[in-house]
Amino acid sequence: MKLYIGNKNYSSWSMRSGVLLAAFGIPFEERRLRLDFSPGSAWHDVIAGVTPTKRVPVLVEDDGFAVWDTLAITEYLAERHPALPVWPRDARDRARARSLCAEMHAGFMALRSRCPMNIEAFFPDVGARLWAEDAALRADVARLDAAWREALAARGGPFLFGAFGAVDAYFAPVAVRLSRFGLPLSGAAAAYRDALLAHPAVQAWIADALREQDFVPEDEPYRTQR
Ligand SMILES: N[C@@H](CCC(=O)N[C@@H](CS)C(=O)NCC(=O)O)C(=O)O
Repeated sequence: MKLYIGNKNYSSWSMRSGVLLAAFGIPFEERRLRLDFSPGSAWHDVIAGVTPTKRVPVLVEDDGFAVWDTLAITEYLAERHPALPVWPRDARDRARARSLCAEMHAGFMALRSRCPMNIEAFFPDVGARLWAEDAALRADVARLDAAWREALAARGGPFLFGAFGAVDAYFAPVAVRLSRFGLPLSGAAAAYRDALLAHPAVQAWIADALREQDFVPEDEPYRTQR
């Protein structure tokens, strides 16, 4: 099985699938593509042959069968590995975990657009300015904080439904954004952010991202160079 991903430093969607596979020890080969969408780039040569969406992540079986989109990849992995607790075992917890993944998938647009993932860069001044100016960003963070606190209180942590699962992989890039932009969280939500950042699969992803030392201008609204 191969997982096609973008730059580890920038590609938050790639991170979700990559962290999930690593956290559960599911064997896979990684194929990293530079997020360079300019005409004639290697990205176009490769990605069009793999997925009609031309987006990463894409999971490709050895016979060429491709699954694209992080939600579909998550469900496929859960079905193929029923012994692994990718989703919580309790039906209501499972439904709630899926609700949170779907909410992440479709929402939090202010956080996603204003604070793009950039693992190697820290923007506390930008974060402070955005926090003061942008009510939609504050609303996104308030919703995250409340959702996390509710799940943590119900199941006691350290992850949203106890042990690390798909929903936590979904929020790993959010933990990176919140930390890099220095956005404020309540105590329980901040502890969860830190637990996410300390998880070995997340740490391994971050270490790889720091080794990339690449600069993709389209993903850099706040820097002109490394
Ligand atoms: N909903 C998709 C989003 C995937 C996505 O937008 N990936 C970005 C990289 S993080 C991408 O491939 N962008 C390519 C493009 O916009 O052409 C998923 O969950 O996989």
